[in-house]
Amino acid sequence: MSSITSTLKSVVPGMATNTKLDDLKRDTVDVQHHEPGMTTDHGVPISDTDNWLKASDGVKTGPSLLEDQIAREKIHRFDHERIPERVVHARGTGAFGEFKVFDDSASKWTHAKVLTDPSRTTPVFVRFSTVQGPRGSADTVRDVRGFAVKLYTQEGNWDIVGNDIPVFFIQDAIKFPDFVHAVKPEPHNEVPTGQSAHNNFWDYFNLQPETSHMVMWVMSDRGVPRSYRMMQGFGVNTYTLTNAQKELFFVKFHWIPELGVHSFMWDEALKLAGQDPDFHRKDLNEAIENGAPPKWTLGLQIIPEADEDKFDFDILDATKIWPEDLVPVHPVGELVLNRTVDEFFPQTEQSAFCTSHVVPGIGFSNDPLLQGRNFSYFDTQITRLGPNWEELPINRPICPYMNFNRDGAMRHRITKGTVNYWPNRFEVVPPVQPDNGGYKEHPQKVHGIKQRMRGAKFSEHWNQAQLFYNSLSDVEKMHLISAISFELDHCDDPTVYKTAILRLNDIHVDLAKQVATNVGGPMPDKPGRPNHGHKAPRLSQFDFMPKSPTIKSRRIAILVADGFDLPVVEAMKTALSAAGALPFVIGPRRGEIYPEDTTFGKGGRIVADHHLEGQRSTMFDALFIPGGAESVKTLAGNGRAIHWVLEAFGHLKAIGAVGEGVDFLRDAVRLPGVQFAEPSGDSVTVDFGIVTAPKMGSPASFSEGLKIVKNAT
Ligand code: HDD
Repeated sequence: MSSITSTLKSVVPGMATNTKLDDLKRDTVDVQHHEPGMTTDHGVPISDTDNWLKASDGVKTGPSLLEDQIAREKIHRFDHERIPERVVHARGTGAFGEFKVFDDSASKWTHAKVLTDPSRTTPVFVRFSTVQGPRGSADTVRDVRGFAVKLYTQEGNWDIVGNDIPVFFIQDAIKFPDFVHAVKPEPHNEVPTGQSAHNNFWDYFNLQPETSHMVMWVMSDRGVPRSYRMMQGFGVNTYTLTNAQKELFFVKFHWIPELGVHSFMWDEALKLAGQDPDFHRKDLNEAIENGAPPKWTLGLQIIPEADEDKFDFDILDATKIWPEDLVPVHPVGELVLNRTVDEFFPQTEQSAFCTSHVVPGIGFSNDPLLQGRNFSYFDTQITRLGPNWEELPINRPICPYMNFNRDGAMRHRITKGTVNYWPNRFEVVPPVQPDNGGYKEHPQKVHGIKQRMRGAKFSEHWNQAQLFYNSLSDVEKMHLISAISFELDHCDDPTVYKTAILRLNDIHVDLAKQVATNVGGPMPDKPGRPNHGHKAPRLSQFDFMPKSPTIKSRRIAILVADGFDLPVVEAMKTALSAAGALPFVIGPRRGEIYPEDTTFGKGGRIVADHHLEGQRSTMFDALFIPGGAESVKTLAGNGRAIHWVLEAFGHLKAIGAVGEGVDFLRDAVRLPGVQFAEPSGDSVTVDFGIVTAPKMGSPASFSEGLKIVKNAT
């Protein structure tokens, strides 16, 4: 065996050709089965972790003794548990999964094996995040969502560090500190947390028109995703692909969710931020643990090198999309997240991504934002995790790796041998020739002289902000207007909100007028800039309805009180579970709730999962109210129960009822303007989110009618 291989073999375990997820289960200690029981970090078994060593006569105690090395270790470790949080994207959650390409169709653009070898299963780790808030902030705030994917490929780790929005606020990375300072809590009072609704953010928007397009996306329903599982992901920046014929292509990466794109109503998101700050985190884990692993299709947008200048925008400008009617998205593979993390800190918190982590066949364009990002990520990881952060299990490649990088704090790896440089007399660890897989940069052309400037086409900032706004449905436009009205209502500096109206008027005069009506400010009488009126596909969320709509993993609340109709509830729970939904029984108390005894005789019962004050309608996708005269009478007398239904109705959720449950909706809740469609036969209709089934009807057919209308939001 050559000295090189022996060197590699000695330091890196052999690697299966088809690395599966389990290969990532590293350094995991299972608390349940640790022998001999509790020890210090240096392995000494501990007999008592409840009492500090003291001087004592057995009755009175004297001082606690500094001698107690066990107590001191425990306190020292506790004092140093916190590491610097991420300077942005501090709040996040992650899961493991796998990526597989469908076929080798991408080989016309790249020789990257992770994108062209369908026999491979590549393990991945994905971390979703918000941007503005600190590590302990809420999930459901209005914000961009990070969508960072680490693919542990056999040629090294490839990180696609993306967001749920395809563009970005700025064009040149040098502006990132300014932008982040503007959106983060203000320097004089550290307000607000997890919000962009403040003077500085909107002042920056007013003064930097390049933010226009991205701000439209963040203020749209995209800013309040229902779930990490129901949002798109984008690499955003323009990368490059090189094929085996050494041809270069520009590429943008897309993650398209199997479940479609769904959002909260803003009122829902606001309430959930307080009622359940971990909603998205729990939603992701609950879906994986209940057999509904989220899936995305990886899509590639491709522009051949020769076509770089064929567009009226610069394809290297990160504030611009490549409209899909001009540059189609080619589906090439599937990502599935099917394993929750074992422990949050060592895995999710210590995970670290770099846009500069690409594998052979994938490279960088001259996108100025990407160029700057490539510098920043490695730098920030050193601050957060130290220079050897890539040795941490979550960040370590699963393929053989070896070089002459040495030492630095927390170095784990032991490298045997007498040389730590190249070239060396033993010729060990030589560079890998490109023909043998060594990374080779494409000989891309560069232009001009050293100067501080941006590309000529970078100076246009409104066409695509208008394109996005024009492409929204009316209901989405309505939500965007109320979102900006909420934001500017939190700006108390008239310069800020009045100037913002003028900026919005550069996008659409109706938008500006309606916001001005809500927040005050100059009422425009004509557009600030003509709106071109164009639209593009795949910008409205309605363009992302799932191919096969499903209620799988959706959370359905069944409201009951004593005297409910047990057969209907049992049938409904069975039908919902069979469809993969998650039914939860909600009652006036958590615990046994007793049915009406006329239909089932004494002894029937059901155990409520939660009580009406403990959980709220915002935590569920749909409600169902069964019959049972006594139950409905109790609910009708319970203000919280009525509020549950009214709130769900206001959030456009599917509300189902049978038997006396229909009377409850009609007579007690008195939902405004709702006509109860008398269902014909077994079919049911969904009207304004209200679903009625035949009295004492067949719940099975009813549950099929339980379609989620949240897409109407
Ligand atoms: Fe960034 C983290 C995504 C622009 C510098 N960024 C970070 C994360 C995501 C993104 C998802 C969290 C990764 C994780 O979960 O650990 N960032 C983006 C996208 C951008 C973007 C899609 C625009 C296309 N970022 C951007 C710029 C810079 C940075 C222009 C600097 C010039 N980003 C960072 C960072 C972070 C980071 C400061 C903070 C924590 C970290 O890197 O690991 O380096």
